[in-house]
Amino acid sequence: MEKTSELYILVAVSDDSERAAASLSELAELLETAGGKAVPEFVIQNLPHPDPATYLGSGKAKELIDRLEETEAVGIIADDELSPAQLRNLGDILECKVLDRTMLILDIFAAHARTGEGKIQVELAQLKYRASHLAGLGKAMSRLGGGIGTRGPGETKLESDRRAIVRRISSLKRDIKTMVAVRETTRKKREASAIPTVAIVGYTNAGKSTLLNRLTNAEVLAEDKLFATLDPTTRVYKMPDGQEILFTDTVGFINKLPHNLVDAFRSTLEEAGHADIILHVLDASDPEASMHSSVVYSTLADLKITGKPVITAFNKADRCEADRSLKDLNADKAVNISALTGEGIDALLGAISAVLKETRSCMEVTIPYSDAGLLASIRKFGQVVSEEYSEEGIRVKAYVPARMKGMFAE
Ligand SMILES: Nc1nc2c(ncn2[C@@H]2O[C@H](COP(=O)(O)OP(=O)(O)OP(=O)(O)O)[C@@H](O)[C@H]2O)c(=O)[nH]1
Ligand SMILES: [Mg+2]
Repeated sequence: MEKTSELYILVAVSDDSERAAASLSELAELLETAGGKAVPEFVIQNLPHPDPATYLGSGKAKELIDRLEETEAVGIIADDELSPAQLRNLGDILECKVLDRTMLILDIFAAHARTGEGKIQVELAQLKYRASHLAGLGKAMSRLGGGIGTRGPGETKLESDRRAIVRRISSLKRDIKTMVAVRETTRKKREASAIPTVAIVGYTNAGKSTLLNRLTNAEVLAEDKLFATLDPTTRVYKMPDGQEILFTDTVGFINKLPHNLVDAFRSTLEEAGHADIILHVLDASDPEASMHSSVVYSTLADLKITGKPVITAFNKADRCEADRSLKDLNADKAVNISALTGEGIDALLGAISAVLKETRSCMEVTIPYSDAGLLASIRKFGQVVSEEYSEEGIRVKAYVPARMKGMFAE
């Protein structure tokens, strides 16, 4: 990512200063991922709600003028999405760059999107944000210059002319329609193959890509950055008994994930809705783990992904205190793992295998020797419990997907 080394003061409004400080620490990580730097002292205003006109109270805003001068920061970043009025008024009072959490997340997404579809989805989300904040924002937008908050995917600078934005939005929407149709076809093909799928979901930086890499040598970029992964990657894993399972790594979730982005990635994330199992990866070593967990479940509910079996992997066990025991009441099964060292991976695979068994039905058939090839497909798509060789053929007992059972019934 293009380094800006722009320095910002991070601000929040909340009557829970501990929560606010934790959220601002995360905002500082986001800023670092975007290539900027945060002034170490955060500004937290103790109020139950932000001021509708200026976000911070006007007294606090005036104090900020001095802080900006002392620290030589180029601007401020608010921990919540600002309204057009708040953006304009703060800009007028402070005469500096004014950004919010949403713009920062969008900026990171723009820089990390790799595939054509990802880039289009991000640009669309950015332009929607711009369109809804342009009203009277000419000055505030121009103050941003060319840094964080103005960068589109692929080094393009974002449009700021309203009519151009509207035109671009409708052209992007058309492109997305075509791409979604293509992806649907691929997914249907995959479903027809009856290989079970596991969707890896979780808070950003939990270790989802590291886990996929450990299981399948997928060589997905995994790094200590927020939103390293945007585009879903699917890889096949062969269980020790020969059964194949597809694992899909997805974009991470975050607290206060901008609505435009949830919408933009809805169709990508909905793929998780077609999975047989949701594998929830949680960084158990993070003090905010339980907040992360509830963000994941509420985002899944937003995406209408409910009623699936969930396995939770408490990851980074290598970094956890021995007595740290987390619970996940939403999960059907939970396992402690370290995607980094490999600890607990066998137990995780065991849990997946057990849950798959529950989602499949038991079938007993005798396969004539002339059709012995069928046994190979049962092995591939299901789990063989026993096989006996008799005169009539091979007597097989196996757990298979419903579709396959239907096939044999014929
Ligand atoms: N100590 C330790 N670090 C881990 C473990 N698993 C992952 N990490 C580290 O955590 C960081 C994030 O890992 P990723 O796999 O990129 O996380 P992710 O969930 O894919 O994150 P995003 O794609 O950014 O949402 C990397 O620096 C990993 O090396 C683990 O079990 N133990
Ligand atoms: Mg990742």
